Amino acid sequence: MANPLYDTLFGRYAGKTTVFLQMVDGTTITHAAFLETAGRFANLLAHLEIAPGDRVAAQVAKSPQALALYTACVQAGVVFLPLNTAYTADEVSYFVENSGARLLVCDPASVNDLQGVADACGAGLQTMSADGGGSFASAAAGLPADFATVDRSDDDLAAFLYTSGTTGRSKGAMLTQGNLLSNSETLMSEWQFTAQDALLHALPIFHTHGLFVATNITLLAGGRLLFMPKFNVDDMLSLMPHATAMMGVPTFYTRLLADERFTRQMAQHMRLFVSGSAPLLAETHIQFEKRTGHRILERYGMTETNMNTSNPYDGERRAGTVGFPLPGVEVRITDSGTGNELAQGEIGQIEVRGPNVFKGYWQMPEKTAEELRENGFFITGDLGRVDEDGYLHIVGRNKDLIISGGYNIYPKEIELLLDQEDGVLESAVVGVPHPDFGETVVGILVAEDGAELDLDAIKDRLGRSLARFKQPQKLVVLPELPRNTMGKVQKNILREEFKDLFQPAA
Ligand code: MCA
Ligand code: AMP
Repeated sequence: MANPLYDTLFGRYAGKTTVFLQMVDGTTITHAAFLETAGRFANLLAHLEIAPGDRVAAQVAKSPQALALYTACVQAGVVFLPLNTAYTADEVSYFVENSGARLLVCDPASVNDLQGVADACGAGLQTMSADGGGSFASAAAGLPADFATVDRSDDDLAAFLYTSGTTGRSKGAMLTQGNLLSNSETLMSEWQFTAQDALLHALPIFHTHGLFVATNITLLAGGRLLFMPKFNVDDMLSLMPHATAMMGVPTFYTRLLADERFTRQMAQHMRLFVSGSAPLLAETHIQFEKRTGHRILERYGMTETNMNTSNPYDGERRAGTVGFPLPGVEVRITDSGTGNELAQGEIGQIEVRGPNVFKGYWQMPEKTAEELRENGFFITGDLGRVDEDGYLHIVGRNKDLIISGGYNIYPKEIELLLDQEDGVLESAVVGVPHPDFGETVVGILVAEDGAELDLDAIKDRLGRSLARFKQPQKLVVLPELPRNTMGKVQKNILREEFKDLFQPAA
């Protein structure tokens, strides 16, 4: 027996003094040192009686130790559940309870808020600070670095990533070792990663893009990560001369382009820029090529499926498209009413099938059945068409979703909270164009007869329940919501009405 994910990504580097992580200040961590930390963490998980298959939730700042916690979970056969650091205690509480996590690791500053959450769910609580310190690392410090890797198979779970739903309830997407490994192997080869690569890593490590795509591919190839605690243009520019590749959401690219220090010279010895998680404007693609001479490689993925399609490494990278299905991944376009496959060129819902597709939503068989067909095709909720040359174009969404700076926001979750406010008759939440984040959130409220709404007080209360990035940047009161003859709120009309709210004046 073996542990395919651990053995392939991590185990083979035991004792190797090659550099794995290079920090902003130039300090480095070797593969061997990183694995020793992870081994101590795995021993601590065992000591805390976290068994294979148990879930460990982590809401911690990005650090080498946070990455080692993920590695320790893989080595110990434990399911890793990373959480956005912006989530409030209310939000974290749902994830811990729903997943049945046995342990929650959080920032020391959150203990007051989260101790009760952990207690209520019967989970243990440990801390990890932004510098990697805290109770977890202290308790692990005296433990051995050697850990007997727990046997797992491709079909065993490696991670849960929560993704919100159109009903407002987040669903735990169950990702197997095989899902993660097969996708990393495919992408490493498609994007030609080697041990010579140094990847600019500014993405958070609580989502697929930063944790699995960026980290796993680099590990597999034996390259190094230029590891930034978070995105900022100054650090990107200071590290870029040491890098060969970068992965980012479109906001990274627009922010770089907005800075005059980002020049062709700066990007000279980079070989690859990858964008995903949200639509990259064709305009950004064009401006980027003009400035740097590089064509951004855009690809398309989801939490439930990892990466599905990619523009070619060699060959034309076509702006406004997400390229071709990855090897081993099938993409089909179907009619959302009948589910029948449509003719080439027609617009319909995008479905995908392959070893990358998740196992289902944790303890939600009905939700799983709604989106994952018995024949293995996953209904993505995105709308698209395949052009005459085989490139996939994403033309819209069949799901009510806003993507802001690469973070997904489900309007229903916000509408449910707004509707509970005193004096609010009903609400609608829409995404409108935003120059920095691509889209941002606007909340539209209708007051009950005679009620005066205090929008500042409503905003304050939302702030207690919702992560900052989900909070409406603007609340607007309308006499009524536009509806079609079936009584359904016409969000397209609202999006049109408010589309210029955040656009710079012409
Ligand atoms: C921060 N803020 C945001 C966002 N991020 N508001 C809306 N949308 C956001 N994405 C808020 C902050 O709380 C702050 O609020 C204000 O905006 C300004 O903060 P700022 O410092 O400018 O923002 P930042 O910290 O620089 O963050 C922007 C960011 C970050 C770098 C674009 O959001 C980011 O790293 N995004 C990447 C997300 C990602 O990895 N997505 C991949 C998901 P205030 O000032 O009012 O307090 S995986 C996925 O989608 C699939 C699988 C795929 O295909 O990859
Ligand atoms: P998530 O649930 O965070 O994994 O987000 C997945 C969603 O992000 C997809 O269903 C798409 O709507 C969107 N997405 C990811 N990559 C792209 C892309 N390159 N272009 C447009 N949308 C994208």
